[in-house]
This record gives sequence, C-alpha cells and structure tokens, in this order.
Amino acid sequence: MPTIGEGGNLVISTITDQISRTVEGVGDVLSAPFSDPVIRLGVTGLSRAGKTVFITSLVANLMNRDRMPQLRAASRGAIRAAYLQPQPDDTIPRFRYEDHLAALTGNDPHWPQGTRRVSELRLSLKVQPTGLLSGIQGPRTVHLDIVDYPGEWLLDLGLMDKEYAEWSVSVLDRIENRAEAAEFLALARQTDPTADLEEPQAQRLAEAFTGYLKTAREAGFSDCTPGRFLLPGDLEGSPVLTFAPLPQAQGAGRKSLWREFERRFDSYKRHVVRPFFRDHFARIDRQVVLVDVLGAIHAGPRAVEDLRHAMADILSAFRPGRNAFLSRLLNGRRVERILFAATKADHLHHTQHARLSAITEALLRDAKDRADFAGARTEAMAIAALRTTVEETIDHKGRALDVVRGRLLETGKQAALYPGELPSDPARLLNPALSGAEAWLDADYSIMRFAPAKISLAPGQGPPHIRLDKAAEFLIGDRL
Ligand SMILES: Nc1nc2c(ncn2[C@@H]2O[C@H](COP(=O)(O)OP(=O)(O)OP(=O)(O)O)[C@@H](O)[C@H]2O)c(=O)[nH]1
Ligand SMILES: [Mg+2]
Repeated sequence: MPTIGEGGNLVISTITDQISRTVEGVGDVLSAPFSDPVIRLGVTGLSRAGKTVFITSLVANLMNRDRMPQLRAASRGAIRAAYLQPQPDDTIPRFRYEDHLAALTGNDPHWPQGTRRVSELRLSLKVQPTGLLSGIQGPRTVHLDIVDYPGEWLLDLGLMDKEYAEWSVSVLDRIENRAEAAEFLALARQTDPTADLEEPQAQRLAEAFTGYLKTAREAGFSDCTPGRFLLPGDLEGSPVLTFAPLPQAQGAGRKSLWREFERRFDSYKRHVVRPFFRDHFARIDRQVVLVDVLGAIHAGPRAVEDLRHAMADILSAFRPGRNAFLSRLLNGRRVERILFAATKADHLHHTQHARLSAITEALLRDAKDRADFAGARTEAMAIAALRTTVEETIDHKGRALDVVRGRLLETGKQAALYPGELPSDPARLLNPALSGAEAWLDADYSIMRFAPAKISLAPGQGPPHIRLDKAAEFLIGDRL
C-alpha cells in the first residue's frame, strides 16, 4: 500500500533526522567545555598609529615575560608557556611576526614597513589554573588570535546604509568648497551622467576622485571614503573601485554611466565592505585602538580636531545600535573591552604620561561614551610598544628639565628631547582645537623621530616598552 509506505518512510526519516540532530546537540554540549578558549583581539588605528610595532612587541613580551609584571597571570607564574601556532583562518595573510621582530631588535634596528592589509597571528598560552582547581586541573590552553586591520576600513561602515544617489549628494555637498576637490568637481560637472557608459571616462572620474581623496587625507581630512580607494591592495584597477559620486541624474537609462556607477557602488558595499565586517570585525572579542595623540598635538590644533572627528567616525562601529547593517550582522554579539592607547609615549618623560592619558580620554570622550553605552568596558592609557628612549633630568639655564634621550632616525645621533609641557587640563588643548585655532597659543610642542635603540635582551626578556603589560592585563588578563 503505497500511501502508508510513503507515510511510514516520511515518519521514519523525520525520526532519524531528529535523532541525529539530538546526537549532534549532545556532541556540542559535551565537546564545548573541552575545546580550548579563543580570544580574538583586534588591533586597529589610523595609518602609522603603531599597530605593527604594538603586535610585534606584545607577542614578544608574552613569549618572554620578564618585562610584564603588571600582567597578573605572568607575574604570579600562571603562564607556563607561550608559543606561535598556525592561525585558524587559512585565507588571511599571516602577520609577519619574525620579520618585524628582526627589524626592531636586530643588529641594525629599524622600524618595520607600513602594512596595507588585514593579517592574523595565533599565540597560544599554556595557563595553570589557580585557586580551588589548581591542585586537580592541569594547565589549559588559551588561544589569542590577533588581527591587524587598518582603522580606515571602519570608516566605510557609513556607506552601508546609503544608496548611491544619497551618497553622491552628501559627498558632493561636503567637498564643494574644498580646494583639494576642485579638479574632480570640474570633471564631474562636465560629465553627463545619463550618457552611455564609456570605460575610459569612468576611469578618469575614478582617478580624479581618488586623487582628491589622497590630497584630502594629506591635508588632514578624515572623511576620506570609500576607504579602499586609498588602500586598494589586490583590488587596484578593478570595477569595484572604478566609480565616483555624480550629480543627480533624472531619467538615466540602463546603459548609462549613472546606472553603472550605482551598480558598482552596491558592488563595493557587497564585495568589499560587507565581507570585511562579517569575516573580521564581527568576530572580535577585545579591541585595542591605537592613537598617535602626540603626533597630532605636535602638528597643531587643526590636526587634533581632525583626529577627534576621525576617531568619532571610526568608533561608531563600536555602537552597532546606530547602524542597521551592523546590528543585523552582530546579532547581539559585541566587543567586550576596548582599549584606547595613546602610542609612542616614550617621547615623554613619565611625569607627563598621566596628562597624555587624560588628553586621550578627553579627545575620545564623545565616541567613548557611546561605546560604553553599548556595554563594552573601555579604558584609555598612554603606552609605548617599543621604548626607544631613556629619561634624564638636565640643567637648562639653571632650571631642572625632565627630558628623554634617544637616537635620531634621520642622523643616527643621540639627542635629548624636551617636548614641551602638556597641560594638566585637557580642555586647554581641546578647546582651541574645537574653535578652529591655527596654532597653540601658550605652548609649543615638538617631537623628534627616534630610531629603535640597539638592545641586547637577557633570556626571558622581551623588548623594552611602557605599560604594554598594563594594556595586556586590561585586554586579556581576565581570561588567563
Ligand atoms: N618612539 C616610538 N615610535 C613608535 C612606536 N610605535 C610606532 N612608532 C613609530 O610609528 C611608526 C609607525 O608604526 P607602525 O607600527 O608601522 O604603524 P602601523 O599602524 O602598523 O602603520 P601602517 O601599517 O602604515 O598602517 C613607526 O615607524 C615608528 O616611527 C613606539 O612605541 N615608540
Ligand atoms: Mg602596520
């Protein structure tokens, strides 16, 4: 009887399906407590903020922990071993740890080259549990997956909730009075968006727009998106990077330049922005955002104000409630801790470090409050991933001056630096910046570029640093 047979089969297959699913479910529960915990640590910051040096020194100092007293798991001896392992993602470039470490600590120490892509490194830590379980449990392994990615890519988040037409209007409005954009704007005005697509014309527009983005960034503007136009990597010359904003076009036909740019803009969102947020950003548990606050102070009030804007934009990625695309993607997941680290603090005598942290905190206040709101724990501190200087107090015209001394990058000569005295009240820096001052009124901040010092490391010692152990304690200490 065919009907019963069919019904029977159906029932049986549903039952086996359920059984196998239940078995899988049990398997999940059984294996979960035994699989090694993973912490995914994102390291970001604008170009040249110090990401590569930070990761290199952090890893070296986790492998050789004598200089990490403020990382409690290290000082109480709970970390038994730390070693590099193959990373979990086969298609992401590996962070070139060995090359970077050799550059920083070799015979001819020098800074590593700039990086243009995402990279990843897995450091595994063997940790002996303490407390009640210490006697009965052997050491467990905690994997630290470190992901290095350009902060500029976070800026693209703002494109996700926009259509091409809306984006075009907002960009053209914003750049209308910028001298850097004059050439591109002239070309865009001459262009008939409803005319049929001609690839050379599309390329000219994209080139002019990219040219504008480059000069705008050099002039200190931070709203330079789409981010991949500046760091194209493998996508250089591809259609997904060959578009530009165009003036509103009524009745643009299917083959028109406008329609094609509209399609490429969508393609950029789908094939560039979305995969980055899905594959990298959405999986991060802990985040460090490196900020070259001293560099900006040195460059003047406009640079400080611009940095404040850029950081607010970048950090909007950490308050997903404001962005529908990101909320959907994260689905309740969030970054648990965010560290804002002012880098290169070895340019300052330690008596000024607290002031640098306070300025950093104030600079990021807007963005930080909102990130706090999303439930993440945040902290600001001044660090140097690689200390290139020593401190000295010298006599200057009868006055004791706290300076740092290091080897100058340009000449290789030793020099003492007194960078100026940071104000104890951050508002004294941030207010002139906010109100558009051209120069600091009552102070002058200088900076020198130091080369990494020649060091000989004793066994058990990582490279010298400032507060990298405190940074590590905040970022991962609770999980060790
Ligand atoms: N004195 C001092 N300088 C530093 C430190 N960290 C970084 N720098 C300087 O900042 C530059 C940039 O550092 P990187 O680590 O390459 O910066 P990055 O963020 O990886 O840069 P990109 O890969 O180009 O985005 C270095 O070449 C150094 O000149 C530090 O701890 N102390
Ligand atoms: Mg780098």
